[in-house]
Amino acid sequence: MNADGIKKYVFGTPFETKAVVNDVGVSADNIPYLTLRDDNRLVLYTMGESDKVYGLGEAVRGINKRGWIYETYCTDDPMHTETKRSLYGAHPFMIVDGKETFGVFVDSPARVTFNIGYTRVNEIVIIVHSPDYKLYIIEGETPNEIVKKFRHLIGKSYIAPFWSFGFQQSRWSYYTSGAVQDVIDNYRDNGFPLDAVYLDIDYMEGYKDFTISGERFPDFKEFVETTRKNNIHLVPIIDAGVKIEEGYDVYEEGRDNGCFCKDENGNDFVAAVWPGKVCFPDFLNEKASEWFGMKYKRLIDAGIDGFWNDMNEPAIFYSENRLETAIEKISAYKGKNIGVSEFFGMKDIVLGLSNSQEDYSAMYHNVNGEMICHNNVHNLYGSSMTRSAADAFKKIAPDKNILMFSRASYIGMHRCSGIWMGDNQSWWSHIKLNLQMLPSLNMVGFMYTGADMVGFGDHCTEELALRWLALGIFNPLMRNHSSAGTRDQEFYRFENRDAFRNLLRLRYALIPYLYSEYVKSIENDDLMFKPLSFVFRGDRYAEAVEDQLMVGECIMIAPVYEPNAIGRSVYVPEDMFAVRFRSAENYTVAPYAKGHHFVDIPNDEVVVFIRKDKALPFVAPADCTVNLDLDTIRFIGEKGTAFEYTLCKEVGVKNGEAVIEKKKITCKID
Ligand code: MIG
Repeated sequence: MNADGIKKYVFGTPFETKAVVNDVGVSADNIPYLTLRDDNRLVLYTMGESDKVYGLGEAVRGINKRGWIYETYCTDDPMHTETKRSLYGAHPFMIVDGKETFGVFVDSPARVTFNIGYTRVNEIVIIVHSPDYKLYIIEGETPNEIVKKFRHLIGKSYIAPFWSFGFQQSRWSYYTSGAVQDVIDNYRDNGFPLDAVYLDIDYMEGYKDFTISGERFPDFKEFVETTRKNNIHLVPIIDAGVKIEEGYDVYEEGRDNGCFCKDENGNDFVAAVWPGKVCFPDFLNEKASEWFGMKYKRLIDAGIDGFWNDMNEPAIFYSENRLETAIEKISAYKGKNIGVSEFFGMKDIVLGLSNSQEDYSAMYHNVNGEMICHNNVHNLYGSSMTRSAADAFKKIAPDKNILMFSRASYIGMHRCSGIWMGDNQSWWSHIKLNLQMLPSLNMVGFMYTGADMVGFGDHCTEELALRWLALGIFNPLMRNHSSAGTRDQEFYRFENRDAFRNLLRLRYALIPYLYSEYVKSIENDDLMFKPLSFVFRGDRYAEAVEDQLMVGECIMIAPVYEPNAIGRSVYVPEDMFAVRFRSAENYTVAPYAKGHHFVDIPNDEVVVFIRKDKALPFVAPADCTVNLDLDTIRFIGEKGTAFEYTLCKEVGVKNGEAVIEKKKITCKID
């Protein structure tokens, strides 16, 4: 893909976000499609009646983004309701598809508002909350072509290790090594495949990064070693905030070397998160970033080869300064007969303490000696934290492809890490949101991603767990994770263990296909998860489908996301061939003609639609990814289909990156 059809415009003096790697020169042409107003900070476009809008990465609502207002501003918000404007990631790229078809990338680390037919149904208004930014217009015939050009512009996505396509179990928290072992034993004893178990914040000593509780995880290194022998990877969490505590070396080093973000007066900026008072490493400062990244060595030396970076928006519970003001304000009511509005005002004062722009505006970065206000570069913080770790990994362990994904992100971070979709809930609507985010995240480069399967917050049910699993099977990051205080949701906790075992094993049967499609879509700057509208152009039914996806070259999925369902309506956009899996070994096939169908789907089955003239490769399942035998590969498809499939295999690691071998397999189904 070349840079044809990409136009770049620069306003003010933009902060270098490092989102773009294959840049183009500044365009001399007028800006096409868009009208700019108010010192170029207001971007306007009038849509046609049936124009669709795609992109924006991690955001609520549908694949078609039209009809809502979104903001790029990395936010720790665990209530992903449809009225939210921002989540953890900031991904300011969108595509208009209709009377004109083009992409817009507003490369700015500050807040950007995308009003897409919210105020006026046909109007797009983009407000850039900073005078300094780059604007890219990407032209192409189709949204898919525009995605490819954009993805080329921002560079190749991170390729996660093959083992991370295995199933992973997490919980906030497995408090002791015994509890972790118990999870592993339960999975293995039940014949449920498993590749990883997560360590949430309680593995640490007092929530201090890069420490390990000696009491709860004695002989940590040995424990990691034994679990690795059992083919299980342990994946610890790293939080952005560093606990303020005399004698804690990470804090003292950071303080003494000026590695923390500052306040207006040049003192270390102090806020409270899990460990209590913390300082935030200044990841936009090169020296600080190098310093923090190298700290991961402690865990890597103990045998760890996977991390998840959390709280890096950065999330702030409260800052010292603002807490004081809040207490003052509230104390003023003491002994007074306060009215209802004062009462609700008090509530707002307390709730408003968290993640407030006031704090972000009082925090500073030292970028080459210049003090930069955090609020203007807010969206780069999580990405920079993750980049600091990725850079360090190449020095610490160039022979390892280390798994990493982050909560906060900006475009550019996709080159070194994945993301997970944050604190969702055990809600039916969040199965659908999981599905809808996949293509949107692919559009902005995030390929290794997935939602907390079965839901993070709130209590799940067995039925929800099974239905979510049936979609989770297709997520690159397939992780069951849940919050403290919610119902246990490890799959062995439920009654119908046969069903859970069958679906988990089906995932392992499909891993070679999913991994190959994942790798090829990265190499081709393409989406692994495509909306039907990207593939079946001009088909008005396909274009409106919001709850089915094309997964890779060969298949379409249509998961159930409603309770008490016996199946669902599926739009079949071309003549297809459906496989009904009861397990990886027990399946039936049936043709489906192009058109609308009601498909029966009991909650212990998965139906996969195979594209015309394609076939679905699968292998014999195994208890973990290293035991998958690619030589057992077989194909399901319509009789007579002749088909050549390119299988990708991770054969080694070079300079911290996966080395992939490709193999062409010819199959003929008879
Ligand atoms: O404020 O570490 O999104 O996955 O389990 C909550 C505890 C902090 C938020 C993460 C979640 C994790 C939790 N963390």
